[in-house]
Amino acid sequence: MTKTAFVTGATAGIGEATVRTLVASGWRCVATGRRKERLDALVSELGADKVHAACFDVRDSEAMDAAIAALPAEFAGVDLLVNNAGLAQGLSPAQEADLENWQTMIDTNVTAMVVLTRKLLPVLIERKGAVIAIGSVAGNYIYPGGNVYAGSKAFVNHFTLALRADLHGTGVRVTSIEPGMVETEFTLVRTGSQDASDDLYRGVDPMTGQDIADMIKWVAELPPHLNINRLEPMPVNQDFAGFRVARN
Ligand code: NDP
Ligand code: 8X3
Repeated sequence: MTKTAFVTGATAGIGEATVRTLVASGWRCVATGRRKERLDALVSELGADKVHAACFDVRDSEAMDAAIAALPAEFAGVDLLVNNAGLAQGLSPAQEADLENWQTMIDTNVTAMVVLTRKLLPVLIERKGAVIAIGSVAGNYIYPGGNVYAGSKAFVNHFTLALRADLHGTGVRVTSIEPGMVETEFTLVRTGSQDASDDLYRGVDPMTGQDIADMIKWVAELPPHLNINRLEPMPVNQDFAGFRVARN
């Protein structure tokens, strides 16, 4: 039987690669994001029987409700929620950070993610489905300028593990994937500069959206008695050592 995935943030990067990968593996996907032309292009390329475009801003709870209510019958039985939509804005130290950027990250990465999850849990429980969230190493290790992005991703990582506890006995599987550097539009969005993005990833041999999509597919297609609690992939050239000292 064809299964259905609801993938947030499918207009770029990890989410877009996930839709292509799951569809190639026989899934149907609800693809979400704000950039309608990119969602429409995915539908044209992969087929309207395979991809349903749900164009909304995840921070708009009414638009989210409308998008869920408008799912065609064959896409409404959601078996897998991929909580992927998210962003970082800025790298300034907390004492200089822009409060609007902070609010945007909290609204998108935290509030929208929990609201959507809550709305889809009944169908996921009914279908013994799965939730896979894309948290981040930024939620596990601190780096300067990470501040609210890091905090929001610590929330994603931890909320996802907490979901696993609450869903105990329902048959719903829950996985937190917490990647390091993946070259997508992430750093362009964070800094507003393609040059800054190119500089960050130059020579690093970073992970790709496809690398993470392949992990999502692997987790999603494991036999139903297996649950991967968390995965923390990094490029070989990135590590987590970060202690610093300041001297007087
Ligand atoms: P991209 O910028 O390439 O993709 C982000 C996606 O999120 C886009 O599809 C974007 O769609 C969507 N999105 C952002 N804000 C909203 C919004 N308000 N409403 C709806 N959709 C939104 O970045 P990545 O693919 O790298 O990021 C995906 C996830 O992976 C994020 O949660 C990020 O924090 C996480 N991550 C990324 C890492 C990296 O190094 N790249 C590492 C670890 C985690 P649109 O703009 O069309 O609305
Ligand atoms: C983003 C991962 O390592 O670029 O979540 O901060 S990193």
